[in-house]
Amino acid sequence: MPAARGLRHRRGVLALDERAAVMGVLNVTPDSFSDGGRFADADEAVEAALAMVAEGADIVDVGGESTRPGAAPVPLEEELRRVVPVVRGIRAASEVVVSVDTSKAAVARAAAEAGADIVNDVSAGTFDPAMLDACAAAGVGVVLMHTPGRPDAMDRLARYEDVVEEVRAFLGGRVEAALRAGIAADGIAVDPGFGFGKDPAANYALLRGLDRIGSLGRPVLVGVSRKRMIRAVVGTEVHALDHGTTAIGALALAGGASILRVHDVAAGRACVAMCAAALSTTPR
Ligand code: HH2
Repeated sequence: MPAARGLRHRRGVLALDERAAVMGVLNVTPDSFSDGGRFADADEAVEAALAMVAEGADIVDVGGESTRPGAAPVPLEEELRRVVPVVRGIRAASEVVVSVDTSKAAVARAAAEAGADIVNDVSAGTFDPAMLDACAAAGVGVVLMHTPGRPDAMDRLARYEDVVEEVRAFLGGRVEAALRAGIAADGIAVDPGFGFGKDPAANYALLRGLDRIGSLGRPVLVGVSRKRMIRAVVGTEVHALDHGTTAIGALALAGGASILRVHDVAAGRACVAMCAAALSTTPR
């Protein structure tokens, strides 16, 4: 069996490596799926980020706009107000890789100035036509995720004949666009976008077909943490959600995923360690 692939992460670089990486989710939003409204101010959010680093996060992903199905868009000024001080605070206190979960070029630019290394765009640069150029100019890496549309429309837009091939083709096109914009090849990761305009059957087809997404030759990020596809099976209690997340994370790593985006960093770290031990080609 192949070893789980990971990434090497310097500013703007997401290169394949032997060890998978854990990305901790830091939502600085009042209305996210499972952890909205946790922080009274930027200092509290920075403390939570540092706690994730202590638990073994390789990347902290700061998001100021919920992408929950049906979520309301956040005005630019408000997103900047939520995100930039937190990115700056983490950068001042830690060398952890910081990513910013945004679809707005202006937020990407400001976050990069504040010290972010990666832009995690759930629209792969399709919501804001200036996004990929902004990332190239700032020298940050990008995570390109598949979604069939904006949160208020994505469930309505989702119609697939062959979800794995359609998502693969979309991501392949977005990798090409990122390269054309001048983003370095080793600064690009891809993500099939679990739960974004996908029903359970589509989500599980993508999980089983992850090697096809990996055949694009870029690190694959998987974000299933506490999502509807987990809730539907194990219920809504937070520990059950995190156990379900770990189970799917292990399958994703066996399928070649390089980055797990999780709320529970300690569980994500254990999942990566167990999979590295189980999937390693090195005889012991
Ligand atoms: N999922 C969410 C947000 N950002 N980014 C990537 N690359 N992949 C994902 O699967 C992904 C993502 C949604 O999850 P969450 O952050 O828990 O909720 P919300 O968007 O409501 O803040």
